[in-house]
Order: sequence, then C-alpha cells, then structure tokens
Amino acid sequence: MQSKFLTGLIIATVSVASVFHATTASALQLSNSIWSEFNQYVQRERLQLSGAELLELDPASLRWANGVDNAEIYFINEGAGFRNALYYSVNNSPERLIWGDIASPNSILPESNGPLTLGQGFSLGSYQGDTQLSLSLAPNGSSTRRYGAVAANNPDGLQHMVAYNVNAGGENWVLIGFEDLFGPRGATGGENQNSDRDFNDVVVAVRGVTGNAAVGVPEPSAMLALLGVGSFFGLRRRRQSTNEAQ
Ligand SMILES: [Ca+2]
Ligand SMILES: [Ca+2]
Ligand SMILES: [Ca+2]
Repeated sequence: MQSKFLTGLIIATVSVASVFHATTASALQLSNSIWSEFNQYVQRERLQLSGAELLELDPASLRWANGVDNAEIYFINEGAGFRNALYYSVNNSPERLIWGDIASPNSILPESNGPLTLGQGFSLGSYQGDTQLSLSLAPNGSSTRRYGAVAANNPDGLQHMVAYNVNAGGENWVLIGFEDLFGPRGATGGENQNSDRDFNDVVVAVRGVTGNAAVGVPEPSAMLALLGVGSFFGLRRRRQSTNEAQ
C-alpha cells in the first residue's frame, strides 16, 4: 500500500516536473516587435539577406566570452523547399539537434505541415567561461552533409553561413542566415544544385553572442546578390511580408 502510494507520488512528481520543463521550453517565443526587427533583413525568396548596414561577423568566431545562462536561439524565417535541420555544438562538444524539420506554415516558402512557429525559441543550455558556439545545417535533414561556419570545411568549399550583429530591443544579438544548396550561384551539373546563394534558407537569431568583424572581401556571388537588390542604395530598411513567396 505504502509503496503503491510512493510510486504514485513519484510518478506525479515526475509528471509535474515534465510539465514544468515543457512549459519552460515552450515559453521561448520572441515578441512580434523583436521578431520584426530581425525579419526586416529577410528578403524575398532567392534574394540574399539584406544586411549591408549591419556589421558582418565571421560566423566561425561566435562566442559568449564570459559564459551564458540559458543561451537562446530563435527561428526567424525560412525560404527553403528543403526540410532542413540545424545542429549546434559548444567548445567542440558533439553536435546536438536544435530543430529537425525547419519549416513553417507562415514562412517565406511555407509548408502547411511545417512544425515551427515564426519566432520560436530553443535553449542551448548554460555555460561558464569562454564559450564558443558552432552551428551547422543538415540540408534536407541529410545525415552526412553539413554546412557550417568555415567555408573550406563545407562539402563544396563555399560559404554557407552569414552572421550579422544586430541590436534589438536594446540587446546585442547575432542574426544568422544559411544557404542550403550545393555549389556556386547558378551552377548546374555534377553535385551542383543551381544555388541562388540567398542565405535565407534558414534564418535564426542568437541572444547575447558576440563575434569578430568579418575580414576580407565577400565572395563575388554574394556581392552581386547584394548589389542586385540595391541593398547599398536604398532598400536598407525594407520590410517584408512574412508570406511573400516567389
Ligand atoms: Ca531561399
Ligand atoms: Ca519551407
Ligand atoms: Ca538558397
């Protein structure tokens, strides 16, 4: 009798703890106003993120220099036909999944059965001391192919991740965009996938992380994409409808 009661108590306690955890996790959601501050840089499908007035960062240099409590990453938008997955690692730990199916009914290229809500968050955990963050994209959920911060390590040797410093709601954030298609812009044949190099295939924002300014000249295709949408000359603050698809 007593052990039955104890078992029941333990189950009840575990259930309460699970509910509490689920509630805590699902509470990570950006307000519309903060989400809009990020989404204003997300262009129409097949046009690159518009970040010309922002400080571009080396995506391999992202870190919380003094540790972080409950590091937060938020889904901003996706302009992808692929159902991509995003992984993270800190200080070269084994990679862990953030989202396995980055699709939403309300994104630029929407899927009615996409599981994500625009502005939905995920906790990357708490860390002490200098904490380096790595993100990598698995295109269409590939178990073998990853696109990360270092171009030379990507399967096509090209840049697939861009990062920009953004001040939103009075806080420091980094806005990150991924390109999910293999190969140079417009290239076909072989493994090439006629990439548009729009870097909006998965767009996320990470709170409080910092990085070093990007050095060197952007690759020609990225520069052309930026010039092509007039980002340098007037469309800097253009806002996009969340449903504006190709
Ligand atoms: Ca896209
Ligand atoms: Ca999509
Ligand atoms: Ca793309």
